[in-house]
Parts: sequence; structure tokens; C-alpha cells
Amino acid sequence: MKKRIFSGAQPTGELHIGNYLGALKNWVALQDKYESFYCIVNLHAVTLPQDPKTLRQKTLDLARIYLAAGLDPERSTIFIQSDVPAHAELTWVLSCIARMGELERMTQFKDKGKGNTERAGVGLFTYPILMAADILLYQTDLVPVGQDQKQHLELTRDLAERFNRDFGETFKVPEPYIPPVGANILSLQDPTKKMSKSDENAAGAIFLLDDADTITKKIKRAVTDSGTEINFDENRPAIRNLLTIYQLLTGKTADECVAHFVGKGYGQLKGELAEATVEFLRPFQERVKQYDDDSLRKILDDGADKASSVASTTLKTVYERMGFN
Ligand code: ATP
Ligand code: LTN
Repeated sequence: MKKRIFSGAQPTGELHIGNYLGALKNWVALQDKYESFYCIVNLHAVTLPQDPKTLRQKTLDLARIYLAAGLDPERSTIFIQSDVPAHAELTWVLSCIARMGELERMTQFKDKGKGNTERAGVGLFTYPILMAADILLYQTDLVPVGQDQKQHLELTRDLAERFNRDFGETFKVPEPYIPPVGANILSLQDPTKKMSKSDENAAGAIFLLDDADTITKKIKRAVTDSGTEINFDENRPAIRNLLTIYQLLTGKTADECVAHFVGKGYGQLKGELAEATVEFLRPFQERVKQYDDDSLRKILDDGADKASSVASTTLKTVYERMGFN
């Protein structure tokens, strides 16, 4: 039996190169070795206000991006979270064993709630419980995510262990898979922050659907550090970030990248990085256009059927353990 993977992304904003390098790229690489479930997490999306028409469109757009990135519906189950009601149902059960204190410690809530807990939605606060339900329903072994999700994974593990202890062995306790390189791609404008789709400053992120001109401009305008050397020095996060993106897009080793830029200036690094990014994204952007809405719906409906059968088995056991049936 193959081990299982579960992961997902939110159908909000535009996916950027950080989402790709930190998550999607690894999903594609792991889909052969694992039985994989890749979800479009629209229930998570509504923890912040969304326009329904836009959300519907973004959901299909994200499915296109999954496929163009190389997820194969023959090998991976690709589906929309709201199509499988067990996600919301298990969330309720887990909400009753999660503690206020452990949710209050989640840094993403503090960031996205902008420190104003009076005004923040309750869903934004309980969001990590929904994420735990996503993962635990599939008896997941491995969860490939970027660095920013590490804390949510720890909560997921804690909830699984608590439920197993209190109600009997029910859930597999999942491991995170955080890639050694690329798990935290930084903003091109502010390398103290991660590259983010919700950043007000669009110049900080290279979006997967940006055109060649925009990509080149963003990279040329990226902030740099003082000094002139091009290496992976942790104290020079801006250059390290540009070099990391270059490394991952070209497939070179870290040493090869450093050797390649010895004696060259920041301008050269930016020029070559822009070229590598444009070259990488061109065929990807061609593939995105290939999928019409009808064929996407078919893939997503099939995915929801497969996901439902696994999820409902786990939920049934949970309900039995709880004394519901
Ligand atoms: P954002 O903060 O950009 O709005 P998100 O993390 O809220 O993004 P998702 O689209 O759901 O939204 O994230 C999908 C995946 O991309 C997650 O596994 C996340 O860890 C990863 N990811 C997000 N930003 C980065 C980044 N800057 N570097 C590496 N991985 C990232
Ligand atoms: N919380 C994640 C998206 C997400 C997810 C998941 C990732 C929702 N459910 C389950 C991995 C596994 C985010 O905001 N990036």
C-alpha cells in the first residue's frame, strides 16, 4: 500500500512563484510515490471576505494551475473542499477537542486578523481546525507545505493524538514535508516578509501568470543587500532569496549557482534570473489555457467522488467513537 499525501491551496488572489516552489512543485514530484489528494480549499478562502462570483471563477482557475503545474488526475485525486461535506463535519468534532489557548498561539491568525481580534471572523480563528480535519480525514502520512504552515501541522498532530488518546486509535498522525530549499520564498520588495498573494504591494511577488515584461520589471526592481558578493549568506536575505529562486528554476546545485556568479554583479544576477523565470513560466502559461471549464468540472467531480469515499469512512469511525451512531 502506498503512503498518503494531502495538501491544498486557497483559491484566493493569484498563485506566485513562492506557492509553486514551496508547495506545488513538490506535490507534482511526490505524486508517483504516494497516493495523493490535492484539494482546492474554498472553505478556507471564506475566512476572509470573498465575492461569490470571483470565488467560483478562482476555484476553476486554481484547478487549471494544478493541472498546468503537472498534477495528473490519473495519478492524483484533485477536488474542491466544499464538494466533500465530511470536511465541515469533522471540523465541528475537532472544534470540541481543540483549546482556545492553542488557537490563540497561531501566528497566522495574528497576521491575518491584523491584531484586531474584536473584529476578526470566528472562522479565521478556527481555520487551523478545518485544516486539521482536511488532513486527518484521509489518514494522511505526509503533508507537503511551505514553512508558514508548520505551526498548523503541529496543531493537527496534537489534535490527532488527543482524539486517539481520548476516544481510541482513529487517526494517523501526519508528518509535515517542508522542502530544504524554497520553503520560504521572500517578498522581492521586503525580504523580512514571505512572498504573499495577500500583500498590498504586487511588486513583491512574481505571479505565475505575470507576462514577461512584468516579471522582468519586478525582478529588476527587487531590493538588494549592501555588498557585492552573490552567495547564500543568511545575513543578506535579499540576494539569498534571488539566488534561491534561480537555483530552483534552473535545477543547478547551490555550489554551481555561487560558482556561476563569482565576479559578476547584482545586475547580471537579476538579468539571468528574469530570463530563467520567463523561460520557466512560458510553457506553464501555455498549458493553463488548455483546459476548458467542462473538462475541469469532470476532473473535479471525479476527484470529489474518490475523496468522499475515503473521507466518509474516517468520519463514520469518528462518529462511532463519539457515540453518535
Ligand atoms: P499567501 O500568504 O501568499 O496569501 P497562503 O499561504 O495563505 O498564501 P495558499 O495558496 O493556500 O496560501 O498556500 C499554498 C501553499 O504555498 C502552502 O503550502 C504554503 O505554505 C505555500 N507558500 C505560501 N507562500 C509561500 C512562500 N512565500 N514560500 C514558500 N511557500 C509558500
Ligand atoms: N492553510 C493552508 C491551506 C490548507 C492546507 C490544508 C495545506 C488548507 N488545508 C491541508 C495542507 C493541508 C494555507 O493557507 N496555505
